[in-house]
Amino acid sequence: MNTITDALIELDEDRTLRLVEQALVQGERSLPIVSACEQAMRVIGERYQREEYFLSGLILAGEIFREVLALIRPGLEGEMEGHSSGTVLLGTVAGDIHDIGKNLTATTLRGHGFTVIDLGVDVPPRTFLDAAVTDRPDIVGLSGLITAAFESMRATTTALKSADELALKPHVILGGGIVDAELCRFCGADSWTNNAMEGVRICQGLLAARHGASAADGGS
Ligand code: B12
Repeated sequence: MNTITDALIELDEDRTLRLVEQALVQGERSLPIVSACEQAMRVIGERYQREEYFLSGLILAGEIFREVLALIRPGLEGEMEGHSSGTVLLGTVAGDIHDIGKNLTATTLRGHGFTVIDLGVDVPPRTFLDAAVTDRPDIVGLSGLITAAFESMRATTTALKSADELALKPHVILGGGIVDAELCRFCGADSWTNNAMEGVRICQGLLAARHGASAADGGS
């Protein structure tokens, strides 16, 4: 796995993809490969911040990760355990175009039986709200990786939580590398994570709580 991390950090596309293919042929599971790539992305981000890499490096890293995910996606969904049913509305908030983590989250949720409605990137609060009114999701997942996304996350959460059109307000979960408890409070969201698997567990817990509550109320 370290060699995959190193090859991606070096932005060596051919080597990264070759190593991933080899690992898959040798029977390696998909999840450790994803973790190896996530680790590389963290280092690449740090190098960008130190101005050792430029924007072109970030773009290439994003492309390589996307290609890796395309290689492993069939295996990834199969490796996931547990089953839940519920609908998650997902998107990257306005002003932000990062989508690798969001896409990985969508795959992970689907692998666990959730229905995911993916609104894409740079999604304005109004679009989230309109989709929530139409699709009545149990959960809305907001992805954001840059500081500029904070205000959009807040505006989107406020729009969802104060909408008269939504009798049952969806649970709002924030996700992304720089999301934390403080941001969650600032936005008025219900939960947060920077890990897709943890996100699934949060969504599963929520659904269980919701179904428990509606059963106690006599169902709905
Ligand atoms: C690749 C990359 C890009 C690519 C994105 C390609 C793509 N299609 O996504 C490109 C080149 C487009 C890009 C652009 C920019 N980027 Co950029 N980028 C990165 C980089 C290196 C990796 C991001 C990534 O994909 N990580 C891997 C994924 C898997 O991790 P993740 O997104 O955190 O997702 C995981 C969890 O957070 C969670 N998750 C994510 N979303 C959600 C949602 C829910 C609901 C749940 C439950 C979970 C969840 O699940 C995932 C799996 O566990 C990061 C560095 C970093 N450390 O994150 C910088 C980084 C995010 N970028 C940064 C910057 C500054 C930019 C630019 C502003 C650069 C510029 N000057 O133009 C632009 C922003 C443009 C915009 N308006 O959005 C900064 C942000 C700093 C900040 N605090 O604001 C970072 C941190 C780099 C740095 N250290 O400086 N970038």
